[in-house]
Amino acid sequence: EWGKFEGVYYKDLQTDSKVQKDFMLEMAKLLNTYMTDQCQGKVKVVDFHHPHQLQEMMGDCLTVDAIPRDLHQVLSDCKETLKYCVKTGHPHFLNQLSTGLDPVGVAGEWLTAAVNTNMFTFEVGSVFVLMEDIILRKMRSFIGWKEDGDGIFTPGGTISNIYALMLARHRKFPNIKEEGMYCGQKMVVYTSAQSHFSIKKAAIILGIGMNNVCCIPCDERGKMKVDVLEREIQRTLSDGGVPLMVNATCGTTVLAAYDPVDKIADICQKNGIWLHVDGAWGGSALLSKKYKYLLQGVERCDSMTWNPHKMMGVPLQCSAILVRNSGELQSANALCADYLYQTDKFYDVTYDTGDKSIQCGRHNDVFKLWLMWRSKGDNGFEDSINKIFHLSRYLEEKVKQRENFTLVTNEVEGPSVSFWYEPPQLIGQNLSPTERRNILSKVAPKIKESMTLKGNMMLAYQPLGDLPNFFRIAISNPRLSESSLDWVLDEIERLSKD
Ligand code: ABU
Repeated sequence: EWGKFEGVYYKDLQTDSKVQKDFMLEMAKLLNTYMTDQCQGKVKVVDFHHPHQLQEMMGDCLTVDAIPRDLHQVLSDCKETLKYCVKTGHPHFLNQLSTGLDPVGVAGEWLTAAVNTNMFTFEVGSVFVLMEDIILRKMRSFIGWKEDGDGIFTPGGTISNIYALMLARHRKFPNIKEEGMYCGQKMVVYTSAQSHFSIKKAAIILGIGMNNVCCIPCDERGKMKVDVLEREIQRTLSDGGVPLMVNATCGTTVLAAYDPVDKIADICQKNGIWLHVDGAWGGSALLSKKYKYLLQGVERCDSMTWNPHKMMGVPLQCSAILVRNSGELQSANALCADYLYQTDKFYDVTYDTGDKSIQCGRHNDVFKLWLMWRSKGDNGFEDSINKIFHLSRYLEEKVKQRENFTLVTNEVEGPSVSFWYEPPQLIGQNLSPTERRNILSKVAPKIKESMTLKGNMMLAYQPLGDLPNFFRIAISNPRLSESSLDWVLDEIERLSKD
């Protein structure tokens, strides 16, 4: 298929523009076929092999050594690699919060790679720095903040959450930037028991300590109990501690529950505590007039994490930390390295945004989002979010109607549906609650193993607190159809019989 590349090497790419053009066109064709086939469901979701098997099967394809391979081999290596990749744009890939393959987003990522520049200064980030500014303003406007404010794209939701806690700490204890954690006062962070683990990671990294993350219990829907939050804050105060930040999760990782932001904001305002909203999963509901009520009160927060690489379908990765007040990111992070952020440059250096970041070099994560926004508009994104929610409500209804399927929570908020499947062979057996629970907790892992080995779909499963393992189907791919979701439920039943 790529005969003309036999005996043609890397060095030839650099000297012969026709070789480079032919090589790039072949690569584009290969990737386009890869994307189209999976989005149309023409290939398996995964061709799973255990790590040692994959190592054996790929053999020489995995080795790097002193010998250059020709471009025929390089293209074949790419084709071979794609064979074993999980097809995350496949309609039956429902394993993660980020699913689907948006062609404009992918094109944006290609352009980003071809430009290969850094975001730290305007002199090299150029037009992308302007796009970042425009998109961050746009996102802030959906939060409901007016002109002021700040933000930055980060390498994922965990890092965005770390930024939030760092800013909360900097506002209360600005000296820590220079003096370190000398203050000897216990700082406490509050978050729901079902929030993402990154809040604890942030506490570890920032020297606050994970034992000083107070996990507030949730109600049966997975929402933080605000009366307990209030009591815990009072307990910290009477123990002489400092309540530093409350994290309100909008779209928990498993149940997609939304903490009541407005009520939490009242408590934070009364006690002078930084309010962060972790909207990594559920923040995109702000784009929908129909579903933005889920984040009611969000405009009162001090910072918000929002991951367009989840519900907005932007290729990984694309996460923003958005901050209500301008100047705080800069104040917390600026070191004014004079080899990079010279103040005597000939242009407006306020566009050198890098010093407010915790990184030095920073990837351009905004272009693909900007390009998608240009091609879809606010309306296109709103339609996608509404479709995602519609599909999840459809799936919820189907799970309710089916025998042997039980929803984990009867009031689903975000677009994730969690449920147990109880195979018919279990029903009617005379089992104690503990026996039943133990058997039930083995069902989802077993069915997951079967589906992965068969390769025709991927779903997530997990326990939650005392609840035994259950399936979670998170919908973030607006190209899914109702019939593909019906097929997934049918397939769970079929697999349980094997
Ligand atoms: N950061 C949470 C990702 C979890 C998931 O995709 O399943």
